[in-house]
This record gives sequence, C-alpha cells and structure tokens, in this order.
Amino acid sequence: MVKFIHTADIHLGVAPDAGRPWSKKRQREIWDSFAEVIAAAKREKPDFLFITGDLFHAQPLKKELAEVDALFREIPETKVLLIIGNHDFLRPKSYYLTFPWAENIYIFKREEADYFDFPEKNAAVYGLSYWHREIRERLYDGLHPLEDDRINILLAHGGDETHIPFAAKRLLQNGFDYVAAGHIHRGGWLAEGRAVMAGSLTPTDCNDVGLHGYWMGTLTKAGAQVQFYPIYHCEYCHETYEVHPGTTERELLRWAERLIAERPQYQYFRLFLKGRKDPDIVYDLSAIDELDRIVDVTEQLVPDYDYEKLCEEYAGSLLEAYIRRMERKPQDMRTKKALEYGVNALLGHKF
Ligand SMILES: [Mn+2]
Repeated sequence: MVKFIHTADIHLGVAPDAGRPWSKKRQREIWDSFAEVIAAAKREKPDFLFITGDLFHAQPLKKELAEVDALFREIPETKVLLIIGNHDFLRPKSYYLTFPWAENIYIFKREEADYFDFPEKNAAVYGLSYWHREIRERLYDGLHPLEDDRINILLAHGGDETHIPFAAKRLLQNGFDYVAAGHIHRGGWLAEGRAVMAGSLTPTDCNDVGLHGYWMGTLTKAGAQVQFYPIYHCEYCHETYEVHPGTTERELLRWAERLIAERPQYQYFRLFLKGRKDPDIVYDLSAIDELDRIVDVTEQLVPDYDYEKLCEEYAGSLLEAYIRRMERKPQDMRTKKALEYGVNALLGHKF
C-alpha cells in the first residue's frame, strides 16, 4: 500500500490581484499554503508527495529553491516527486537542474518519460518535465508502465490543446493504476477514484473560483482511497446584483458592504451588476471599489429606454428615424440589441 499527498499548480512567486492593497499578502499566503501541505505531510507521514507541475509561477531563483528545499527537509520520511510544468519549464541554466537537493527529492529532469522505481513499496512513478512553454504533442498517450505488478502511478501536467493533451481514460487503459495530474486550476476527478486533476493549491487568479486544496489518500493494486482537503486562505467568489431602474448607488454599496461583513474573511469578491438601469444614471462605483476584499466591480447593465418617449423628444431626428426603422424589423433578440446599441451610440452613451 502506498500513502500519498498530491498537489499541483502552487505558482509560488505569483502576486495575485496586482495593484490591490492585499496583493503582497496573497503572495505570502501562497507560500503559507505550500507550508501547510508540508505540515500535513509531517503529520500524516505519507510515502510520497507528488507535485505535478507549476510549483513556481516563473523560473525560480536559487534562493526560492533553497526555501522549498528547506521545507522538503522537514519531511525526510516522505519522498517528494516533482515534475516541472509549463510555467517554470526547464532550460539549460535552470537552478532546478543543479541545486543540491535533499535526498528525499526526486525530480524528473527530461522531457521524455522516465520513472523512479520503489521496490520496497512495490510502486513505480512515471513522469516527464516541460522544457518548453508549450507542448502540443500527446506525449503521454504512448506511455505504458514497464512492470504490470507494480502500483504504477503517472504524474502528468497538461490536458489542454497546447499543453500535452490527454484523456485520463486512455492513460488508465495503458496500464496505469493512478494518474495524478496538474495544470488545470479547477480540480476534480478525471476518472472517479483513478485519475485526479489536483487544481491549483490555492487560487492564483481572481477567476479561479471555488475551493482549492490538495489530495491525500492510499493506493493499492486494487484501487484508491483518495480525498480532497481544502485550504482556506483565499476563495474568490463572483457575485451578481440584479439592478433595476430604481436601484441606487447606496443600495449597491450596502450590498457590497454586507458581503464583506457576512462572508468568511478568506473570501474575495468580483462583483457584477446585471439587469436594466435608468439610462440617465451613471453609477459611481469607486466607494465599492475601495472596499477591502473587493477585487473589482463590473457593470453589465443595459439602459432601460422608453423608445416612444425618445421618439417624441427627438422627433424628426436621425434617432427617431432609426427607432422607427428598427420597429419594422422582426422583433427578435438581435433586433432588440441592435436597437439598443444604435440608440446608445446616437445618444453618445458609453456602454
Ligand atoms: Mn501549467
């Protein structure tokens, strides 16, 4: 039996929400999240820690490798298996290649599939590292484990068109017992109980919504028992407010303030205003924008025009002619949009 922890896409070094007051704090929290995984390993003493790519957001400095190496030295009983992803991909001068790593670190250093054999655990771990920013070839498809009797684990990074496309099902058919993948920041099972996309350890971008964390479990030739463990340093939430023509600025501000007050401290918000608004009102959203934990606020409002009234007001003008003309067309979504955009343009509103 093999016990393991699996994480990916930690993106150490990134400072999310650039320009916002909490950006530095979030950068530090990403390191803290990684230290939390190490703490879990210290407690749980898994045989392996799988890191399936993008440990760093960009090419790491030597001192940054010294930081992670020191963390790995805290868990000498756990073997750390590391593949390098597309963000911090290997190049001839990468410190990854020359750093004097602790003995429990196993790095896949080639872009061709390789493996580490652990006969004492009856396990073999396969993988490869990126030497390019993009790899379009399906490098995992032709890969078969060498010894059927071993618990064969594949560490993979990619899964989209420009980063080693693969289908988990195919890799399992090739004979792997478990696929631990990285790259796609939204994690989840790729094949229930047999292949998992770790998801980023903690969100690195305000569009990485939902919970993030690491995976831990046990693996035998007969199957896996693996669970997701969330890390609550940061969760991005996208929230929508339904605006109507009577909505006031104060009402919008109250809504944002309520979110900040009522929701957990670790949540950060992107706000979206949807619906219809009075065409004469321009909301000043700077007060909302200045609130803590509000990443940004986006207006996606359509003006609530009274076209009859506009025709009266602008009788004899191009605007009236345009509205009348559009009224003669079939009244589908497209006509309505065209009418709205045309009127916006003619009235000089910016939407
Ligand atoms: Mn990646």
